[in-house]
Parts: sequence; C-alpha cells; structure tokens
Amino acid sequence: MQKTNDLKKLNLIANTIRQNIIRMLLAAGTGHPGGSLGMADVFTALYFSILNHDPKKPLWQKRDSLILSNGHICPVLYATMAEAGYFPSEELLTLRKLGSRLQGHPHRETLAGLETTSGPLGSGLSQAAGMAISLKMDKKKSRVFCVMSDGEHDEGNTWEAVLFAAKYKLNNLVCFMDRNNIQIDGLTEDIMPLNSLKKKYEAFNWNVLEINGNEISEILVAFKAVHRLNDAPTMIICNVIPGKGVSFMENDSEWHGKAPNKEQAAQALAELEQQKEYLLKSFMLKSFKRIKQQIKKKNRGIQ
Ligand SMILES: Cc1ncc(C[n+]2csc(CCOP(=O)(O)OP(=O)(O)O)c2C)c(N)n1
Ligand SMILES: [Mg+2]
Repeated sequence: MQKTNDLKKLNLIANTIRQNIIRMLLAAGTGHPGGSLGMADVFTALYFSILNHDPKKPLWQKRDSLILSNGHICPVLYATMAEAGYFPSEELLTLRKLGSRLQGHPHRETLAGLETTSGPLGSGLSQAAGMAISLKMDKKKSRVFCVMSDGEHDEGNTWEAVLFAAKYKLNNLVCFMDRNNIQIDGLTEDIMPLNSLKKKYEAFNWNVLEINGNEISEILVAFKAVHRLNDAPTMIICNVIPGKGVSFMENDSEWHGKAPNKEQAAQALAELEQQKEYLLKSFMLKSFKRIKQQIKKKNRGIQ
C-alpha cells in the first residue's frame, strides 16, 4: 500500500478515525472510547506510514504483523483498517452486533487482517515475541509490531515476554505502548504504580524511546531512529491523552469503557469537526508562509 509522511494527510486521517470511533460507539451503545481515541495518531502512523502491508491481500507473505494486545481498544484498529481499505467504512456501524465481523474484542477468524484474537490482557507481547523469533528462525525480513497498554504491565506474563525478547535479541520486534496513565478503575499509578517504564525496559536491555504519541511527527521520527538501533527489541513509549480530541473524555478513566449517548456523541463530533477545520487552516497558513518566503527569495535573486 502507498505510504505517506505527509503530516497534513496523516492528521486528517487521524481526525476521520476519531470521528468514526464516536459513530461506532454510539451505534453499538457500548465500547471503549478512552484508549481508542488516545491511540488514533499511533494507528494512523502505523497503517499509513510504517507497516508494510496490503489491505487487498491481508495474507501477503511478506507483510509486517501488527498484534493488538490491549484488544479492548479495537474500535481504533477497526476504524483504521476501514480507512486503509480492508473493508467498507459502513461496516463500522456493526461494531459489537451479533454476527458482526467487528466484535468487541478482535476475533482473528472473522476478519482478514487481524493477526490474533485478543482481549485477555497481558498475552500480546508473548504472542508477538513468538512470531518474531519464528520469523528470525525462518530468516524472514518481516517485522512484528505490538501495541500494548500501560495497564497490561500489571500482568506477570508481560514481563516474561520482556525477558524472552531481550534474550533472543528480537530486533524485528517493535512495540508501541499506550501510556495513557489510566486503566479500568482509575490511575495506573494509584492502582499498581508502574513508575518509570523507560527505566524498567532499559534495565531489561531493550531499546527504549519515549515520545508524545499524539504528535504524528514524533511517532515517525522515533520509528526512523529504530533502524539505527542495535540487536535488541524496541519499546516506543507513547505518552498519550486518553479520550484525545473530545474535551469531556480527555484524561478521565470514567471513559475507559463507556459509550457516549446521542447528545454527547453530537458534541464530540462537533469538536472533532472543529479540529479538522483548524488543521486545514493551519496547514494552509503554513503553505502560504512557505510560498511567500519562496517568492521573497526569488525576488531577492532578481534584484
Ligand atoms: C487478563 C484480563 N484481566 C482483566 C481484564 C479486564 N480489563 C479490561 S480493560 C482493563 C484495564 C487495563 O488497563 P489499560 O489497558 O491501560 O486500559 P485503558 O488505558 O484503555 O483504560 C481491564 C482490567 C482483561 N481484559 N483481561
Ligand atoms: Mg491505560
């Protein structure tokens, strides 16, 4: 699929994904908006700029695999996959309905393009590490990407996989952590303090980068840096705002797993539409300034 590093395009895609998350959850009357909205920029960067994949051939042998470990944020995965062309966007409104391919947690056998079934937290990194080592054993060049959450670091299974991936120098494994500081019942640091996950991963001999995961430019730069790193797995800790883009959902664990009602959804969509207008204007202003500078330079050359 055609990749792009065009920040205007990518930011507009992330905005559409956020709007579709709201529409899906309203139609379903249930689901997880907090983590989904927070990770829209990371998913946009992954599916439109980073992953080698082909939505028309989901089983392409040379594809990179993306494992969504924190399966409850699948609305963002589905909305991104639809935008990339895996299935029609209209199908998003079937989220969580009986017989739908878009279940409340990803079900690999129902939808082509899903690499694993997930929902039980703490298992994704083990699965991703297993896939990464098998690719190495087969001397394949594809990479494995794992999206996982901060809350999943309360699970022992996660830490076993952290040890394993470092021992086998899985440099074909790149993880993006949804570090939004919330989990189901409140703040991660109140429920089970995680402290510095950067220091923890470094102590386990991983490459670690910590970025603002709501800035697409930072995500792309961090990923480029990964190529220059040594023989170790990589963790990109993405500091993100849960509920990002919808004022009354931001930084509030109440919105971990609650759908908006009609009025709330209307307000959310109005706010996101306003952000889209702002995006268009600010990018227009930037191009206007660039063109003005070019004209100035040209004129100076003439004089
Ligand atoms: C093994 C397991 N235990 C408990 C749950 C229930 N559960 C679903 S989401 C969640 C919170 C996990 O934290 P995080 O992924 O950081 O949540 P978010 O940031 O999306 O609010 C929990 C405990 C689960 N899905 N799997
Ligand atoms: Mg969290």
